[in-house]
Amino acid sequence: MKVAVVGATGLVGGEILKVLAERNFPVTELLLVASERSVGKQIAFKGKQLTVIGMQDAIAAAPQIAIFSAGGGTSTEWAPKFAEAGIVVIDNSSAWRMDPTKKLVVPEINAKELTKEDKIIANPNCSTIQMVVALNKLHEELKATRIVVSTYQSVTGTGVKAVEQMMNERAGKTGEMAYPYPIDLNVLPHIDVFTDNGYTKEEMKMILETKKIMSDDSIRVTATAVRIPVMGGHSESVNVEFEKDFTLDEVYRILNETEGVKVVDDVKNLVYPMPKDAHGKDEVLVGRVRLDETQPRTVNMWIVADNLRKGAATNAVQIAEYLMKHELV
Ligand code: A2P
Ligand code: 11C
Repeated sequence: MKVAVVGATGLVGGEILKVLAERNFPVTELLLVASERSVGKQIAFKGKQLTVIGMQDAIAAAPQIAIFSAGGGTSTEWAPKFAEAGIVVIDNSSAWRMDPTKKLVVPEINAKELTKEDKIIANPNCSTIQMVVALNKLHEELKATRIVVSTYQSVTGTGVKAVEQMMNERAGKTGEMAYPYPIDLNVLPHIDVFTDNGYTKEEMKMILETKKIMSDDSIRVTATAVRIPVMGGHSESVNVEFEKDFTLDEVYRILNETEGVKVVDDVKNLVYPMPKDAHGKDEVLVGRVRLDETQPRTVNMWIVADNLRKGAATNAVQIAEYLMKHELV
């Protein structure tokens, strides 16, 4: 498979290269693509130095699949040009996710909807992916009716500049600011831009993408997205109300049977998921599972995953693997 990674110099791009190598994705030729600023840079893949090329050269080289992680603007402009050239685009940005003509895919949940006709495939937002991976089987068996989520998101979700801001602050240095306020020793209830209804775009992504991936517009979802001075993964406090009755044991049984989930929950021994443990892993860690004692058929849980892995790179590579396995590319 001839594969292009667009945004190869970025944080997610770098993670995609790691995941392709680790999972032994059968790459016959790898094209590393970034903006004109980076053309000519050398990046290592499986021990070989490869040279970064520009967008037009990438199209001319005719890869079968291009995994984009270069921001919404780049995807809006370039994904259709790649698609027109017959290249299947798996796009990590928010540009195409809510387009009704595009599929929004978490392989464990809805890859079976993919066909040969899908030339631009959207990868969901990281905080959405980890939540739906954890909740999808519970939804199938018990039918979720309402989800209340609050997030605790890693600075890696913003990109290289945000990691630098936090490290500069820790070292007492001044530098470029990725956020409007200091992030170290602070918490920002603000991810992405504010929209007219007072929610942020990140919160609206969680609300709208969850319904689309779970193919259920009736689920009521509300979200508060928060940035914390942490690397390694996003954490989420999730309260879910279901239609059907259940016991806590059934919830554990379903979570244990959910593909992509690892239950990490033994509070007597102080075992619960943390970003430190999620870092570098592909599983979604779920713990602190307990009944909400204020109302029936409702549970609380704590969901943690590496936002650059299952939240971005791994999910995209899994989509590529699915396309290949089912000869859709
Ligand atoms: P570059 O390094 O050349 O700017 P991050 O979100 O971690 O900062 O990474 C963003 C990625 O998207 C980088 O690889 C960046 O390349 C790439 N990128 C940004 N703008 C463009 C563009 N107009 N065309 C292609 N790649 C782009
Ligand atoms: C964050 N979730 O942590 C964002 C990053 O729509 O793909 C990913 C933004 C997106 O800031």
